[in-house]
Amino acid sequence: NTMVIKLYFSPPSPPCRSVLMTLNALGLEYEIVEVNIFVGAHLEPDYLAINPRGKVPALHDGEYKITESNSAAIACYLCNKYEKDSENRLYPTCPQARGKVDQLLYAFENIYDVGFSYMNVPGVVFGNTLIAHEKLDEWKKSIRLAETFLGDKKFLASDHVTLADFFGCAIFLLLEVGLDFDFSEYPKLKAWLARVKALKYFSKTNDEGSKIFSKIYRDGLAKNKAAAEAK
Ligand SMILES: N[C@@H](CCC(=O)N[C@@H](CS)C(=O)NCC(=O)O)C(=O)O
Repeated sequence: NTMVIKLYFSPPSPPCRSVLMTLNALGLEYEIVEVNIFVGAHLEPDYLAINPRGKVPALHDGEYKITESNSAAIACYLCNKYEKDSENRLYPTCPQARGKVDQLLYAFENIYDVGFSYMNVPGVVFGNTLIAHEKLDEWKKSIRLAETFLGDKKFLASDHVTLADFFGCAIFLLLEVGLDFDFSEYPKLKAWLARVKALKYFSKTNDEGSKIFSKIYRDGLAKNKAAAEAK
């Protein structure tokens, strides 16, 4: 079958999971091609031919090939091509509603980066450094910004779920599973996260990756702490 959807994927990768959540929410059939970023498979010539940037995910829809996930290009493509018309689209077609979703997707790209640098994910997992505590204030500012975007709505863009929630939730999930970050100072945000986690395709999409991420991040922290103390 030449029209098969193939997702080049690594389970712990948040952008991979946001795209997978889109596939699952749309109820599409797909094939997962696992790319082991821990052994550098994403930098091998075979994969660079698929994504010259050497990042996961990438998606093939038959002959059509697309990359870029945080900026949600892949997920937007999937909705543009496959999402049925309804009032509650993940990626609305009405310009005003779509504009809000796009705004949030771009804003959360930056919020993601702030949280990711606070956690110092590459330094902890692949290097010998620890959490970047000096970035905590900036991260807290980003959490408050996220709460402002959310306001009193059930989901980020409106009272129904959209792509903004799939991408927006990623960094908060990472903070929770990686270091039990406590969001109780941010009750609206916490309630929103609980609503996202209650979506029926959430566990299927995230449980395995969250477990793997939690382990590699915590192992890295423990190893790097022990090495720092031994100095
Ligand atoms: N906006 C990026 C985000 C993807 C991304 O950063 N993926 C990470 C995994 S979470 C990755 O592939 N890292 C491997 C590397 O940078 O060497 C894209 O989709 O191109």
